[in-house]
Amino acid sequence: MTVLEAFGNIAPGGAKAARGRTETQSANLGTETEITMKDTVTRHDWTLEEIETLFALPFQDLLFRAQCAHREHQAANTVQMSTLLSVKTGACPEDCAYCPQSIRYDTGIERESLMAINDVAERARAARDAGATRFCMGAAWRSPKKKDIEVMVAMIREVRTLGMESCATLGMLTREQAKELREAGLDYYNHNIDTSPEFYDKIISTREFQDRLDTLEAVREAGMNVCCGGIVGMGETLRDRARMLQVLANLPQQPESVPINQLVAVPGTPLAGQAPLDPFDFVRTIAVARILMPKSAVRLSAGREQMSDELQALAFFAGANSIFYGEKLLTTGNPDVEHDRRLLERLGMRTASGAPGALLA
Ligand code: SAM
Ligand code: DTB
Ligand code: SF4
Repeated sequence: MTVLEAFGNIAPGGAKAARGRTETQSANLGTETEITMKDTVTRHDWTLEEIETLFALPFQDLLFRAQCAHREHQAANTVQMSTLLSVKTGACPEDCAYCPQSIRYDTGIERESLMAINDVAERARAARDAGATRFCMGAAWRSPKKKDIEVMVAMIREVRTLGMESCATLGMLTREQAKELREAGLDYYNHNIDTSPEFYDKIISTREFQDRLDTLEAVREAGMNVCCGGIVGMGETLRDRARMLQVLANLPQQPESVPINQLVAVPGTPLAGQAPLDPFDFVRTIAVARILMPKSAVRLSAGREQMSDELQALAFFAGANSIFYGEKLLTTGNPDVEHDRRLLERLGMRTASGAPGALLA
């Protein structure tokens, strides 16, 4: 019996169905196995009910299932490492309730104009020398202006010259802008849907959920890899989490990279007082993302500084295989590199030398 066949009793139809099964039904491995096998290929027709059923599985069953999907589609014990740099910080006109960079909230962030190209190149080189394979440049813009794109193009070229994969997160893009970035050699564009379409307007009022989807479409059309995920722990329901993952999994092409951020509750933002998420619910979200998007890299993103080593190990077991590496995210902290290296070593994990999805300029 293969490891997948061991799932004979956890076919779609779910935990409740599995628990209510008679012995004869459970013994019907032929049919069950067939359903389970079908379930492990990439699908774009996930129903909300199916996803909620996954969330409702006993924790161990969910993790076992996620680990099997992981073993089938991903390199085991391997982590891809991206380093972030905020190339333009603060004074963002948007009102994202989680974000310390919005001009509307008093978070003590100093506004900084767009960095010099040489300084960015230097930071990228340091990240590469420390072991990162991808360099991700973030800017606190609603959307970039023409002159911003010109500078970003130069930065992307520098990163590519260093032999690193390039990623940028600059806000909403037009089709033309996406094309220009792609032509400069941009491998990935990060643009998160952040939460479910239903919860979206509780978090952001200055743009619509559809605006995010439009940018994602422009990025795809330009031929770039998509990095798209969201945040958990903002007060959303379990159904919202399921819906967010449903939208991601059912995109015409699943994102190559799926960052799952745990809210960093920054003082001064409207979500500053948000109660922390149950860590097991965080791990469940990673596991469901892994099952739904078996071929994507699932990134254990913001919030790692607040997580124990044991929780991170559990998240890796649930299918996370990418991290942000380096002492800072954009404006908030991240574990120091020595700690991360030691953690990976303690877990017998190795670093990926570049994701297979990277594009050639
Ligand atoms: N301005 C661009 C945009 O919104 O797409 C790019 C930068 S923005 C900071 C990138 C992503 O970081 C957000 O979409 C959100 O998912 C994540 N993020 C921002 N602040 C966060 C926080 N306090 N906790 C967790 N994730 C956060
Ligand atoms: C993503 O999903 N998370 C990163 C990256 N994409 C750009 C950003 C996390 C930001 C956390 C808050 C901060 O440091 O400002
Ligand atoms: Fe601006 Fe992006 Fe922060 Fe929203 S998440 S306030 S768009 S920097």
